[in-house]
Amino acid sequence: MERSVITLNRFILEEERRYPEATGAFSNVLQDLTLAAKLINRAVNQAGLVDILGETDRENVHGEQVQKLDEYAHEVIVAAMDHGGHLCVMGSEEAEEIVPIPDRFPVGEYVLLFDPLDGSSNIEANISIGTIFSVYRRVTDPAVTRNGTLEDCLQPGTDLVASGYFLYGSSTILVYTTGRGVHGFTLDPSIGEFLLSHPNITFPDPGQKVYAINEGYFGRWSEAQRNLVRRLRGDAGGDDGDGFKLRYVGSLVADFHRTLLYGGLFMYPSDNRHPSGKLRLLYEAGPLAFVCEQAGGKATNGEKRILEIRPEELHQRTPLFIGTAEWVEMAGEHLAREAAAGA
Ligand code: AHM
Ligand code: MG
Repeated sequence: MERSVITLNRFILEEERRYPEATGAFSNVLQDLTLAAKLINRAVNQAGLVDILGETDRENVHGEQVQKLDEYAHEVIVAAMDHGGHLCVMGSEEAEEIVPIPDRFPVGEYVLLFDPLDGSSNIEANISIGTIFSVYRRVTDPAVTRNGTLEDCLQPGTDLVASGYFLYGSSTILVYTTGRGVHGFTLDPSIGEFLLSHPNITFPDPGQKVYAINEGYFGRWSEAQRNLVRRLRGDAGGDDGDGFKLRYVGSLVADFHRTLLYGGLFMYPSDNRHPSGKLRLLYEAGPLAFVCEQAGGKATNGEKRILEIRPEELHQRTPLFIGTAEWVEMAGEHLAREAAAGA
């Protein structure tokens, strides 16, 4: 039987034909990003070989410092993205300040924000990790400043042009949206191409009743948050929490990807050590919220839609409740009710 093989490039070209208003420049951004992801994927796959190849004390056989993989991933993405003429500025979880486009390269109309290797503390244990990215359109005037500025980076998720993630797991997958549905591509390592494997991803209906949260922080949460988890666990008996399973990888891209494919509710609330939660609005919560909503799910900070939060700082954190629309709504209603009751 003949099978239709759709590479990422073909998919992008066909989308451009269907939506002629798309400029094509964004396609180049995505293509450059996939090159970076392939390089990161290779490095991630070799992580376990470090000992065999004789690298000790963060120095390799050539006497060079062994780089942390998240720093390596940051540099690979910057190097793959800074010269194409499509971007005016970048922001990375691994860089304190915005990352400018060097003067020797042209600037373009897009802004790229990324978390180069999220969950990288898991790497030694072969647990899936990922790269998360967001693309915005430039809002500052290039006639005034050649390079994009912080203002270009501090845009709400409602203005996202595209977002997505690469998951380096048992296979490597790219999931992204440009606001016209969510599509997934799996890397075929034998040919080095991303092939369409998950067209038009939507949350399953009904989704699995799964909650994901770091329950080790139970004692640090508000009473309202504790009661929400007690309810999901079904502590009081009865039907309310019946059937919710707990799954928590501790690697956001992996936890989100499972939630997207199977359904469920992922939570990283605020706690007494993380008053605004831990996850970053611009590199983690925002891009995943866009994917989530495009797939029919919801994403809030417990009260408000993540995509409507106007960022004030590059590395701003936010609590995150994301997943199956019904469960995210249920969590929000529960927290609002308890807040009104003074819990
Ligand atoms: P990182 O950006 O330093 O890798 O931290 C983000 C990671 C997420 O992947 C994950 O959801 C979260 O931290 C887990 O945090 P915790 O260990 O507090 O549960
Ligand atoms: Mg991160």
